[in-house]
Amino acid sequence: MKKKAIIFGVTGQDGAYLSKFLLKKGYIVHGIKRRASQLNTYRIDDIYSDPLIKKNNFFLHYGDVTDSISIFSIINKIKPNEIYNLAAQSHVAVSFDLPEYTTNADASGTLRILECITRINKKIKFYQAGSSEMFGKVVESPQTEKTPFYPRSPYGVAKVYSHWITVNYRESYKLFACNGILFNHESPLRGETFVTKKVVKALCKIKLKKQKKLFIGNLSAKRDWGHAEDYVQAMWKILQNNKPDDFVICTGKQYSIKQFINMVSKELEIKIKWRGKGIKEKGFDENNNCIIECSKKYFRPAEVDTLVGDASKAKKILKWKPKHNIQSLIEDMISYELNLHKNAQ
Ligand code: NAP
Ligand code: F7E
Repeated sequence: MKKKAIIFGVTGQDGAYLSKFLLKKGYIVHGIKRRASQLNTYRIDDIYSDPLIKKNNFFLHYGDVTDSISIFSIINKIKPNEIYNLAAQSHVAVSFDLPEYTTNADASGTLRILECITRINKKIKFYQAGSSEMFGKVVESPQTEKTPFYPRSPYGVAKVYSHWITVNYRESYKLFACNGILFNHESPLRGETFVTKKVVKALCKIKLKKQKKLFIGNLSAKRDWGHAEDYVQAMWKILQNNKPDDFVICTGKQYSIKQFINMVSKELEIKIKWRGKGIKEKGFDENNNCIIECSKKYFRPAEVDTLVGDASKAKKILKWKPKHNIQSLIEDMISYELNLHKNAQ
């Protein structure tokens, strides 16, 4: 019998990579998408045209993690072996503007799914998409599964609730419920308002003379960036472990936003000279045109200055080994972006 998986958040970056990964493993995948006024499935549309994937293994259903009835009906109808909860209002800056909605989706949404599992079938395995944002104002570096949380945004706080409610349902009802504590992971399919995608997109357009300037926020924040393709494999491995547990998934290397911009520029053969300090820092090209400028608009009320993880536990227990590094991530993102422009000509 083929395994059945439900993915909440199937239309997002990770949902798209995880769907393809599970289909290749022979799963029947049921993705949950929200109703939207425009088509929102562009990241997964290619699944239907992939000759290697049988059409009757991939299904989409309307649902929303803020709506208990839809969650219950879908889980009760499909009776899956595994549920991956990737659904979230996932933008940290936006969570300051939409704190109540973010809490409803990112915290209570997890509780709703867990509660449905306990009522329908306690054997359904559950993966919760936890985040390094839970470490926030870090109390130690690198961060591990034992590092205390200190979230710095409504998003981070909501994810901390989801982490602990997952642990609580595991301990209370013996659910196979697990938390992945994933550090930033990016890809060509990353949402366009996250910093890596925004930088790659803008610098490619600047290179092609289709854009003049990139407006950016805090250049000195540091992140541990991996590739989404490697991280969805870790999600699956977490649910195949012999016991339910929580795992940090990261690369163990950190770079500042400015370093990331420099690496992308180097790959695109754009020479940037930096002048000024703090919010007045600017990047100039070889012709002395200002191509990068900071804007207050992109700063957050509370910032997470530095994140870097230690994935020793996942490497040892799950034998998880990422294929990508920062250079191959950047190359993948740039090549996707340049191809888009080539095909648009
Ligand atoms: P993403 O691209 O923003 O995707 C989020 C998904 O959740 C989308 O499919 C979105 O639907 C869906 N969604 C949002 N609100 C929903 C609701 N109320 N009901 C049902 N679905 C809803 O995020 P991602 O980068 O793939 O991340 C996946 C998960 O991992 C998220 O929970 C995120 O918080 C977490 N995470 C991400 C990272 C990272 O670096 N990428 C790191 C740690 C944790 P629409 O397409 O309709 O918007
Ligand atoms: O910001 C700084 C910003 O929005 C990274 C989500 O997937 O990863 C993601 O959250 C850093 C921050 O990601 C801009 O201030 C500077 O310090 O790409 P980001 P994030 O906030 O780390 C975690 C692990 C998740 O769980 C989240 O779901 O970059 N930054 N200038 C900027 N950020 C943005 N977005 N835009 C700028 O112009």
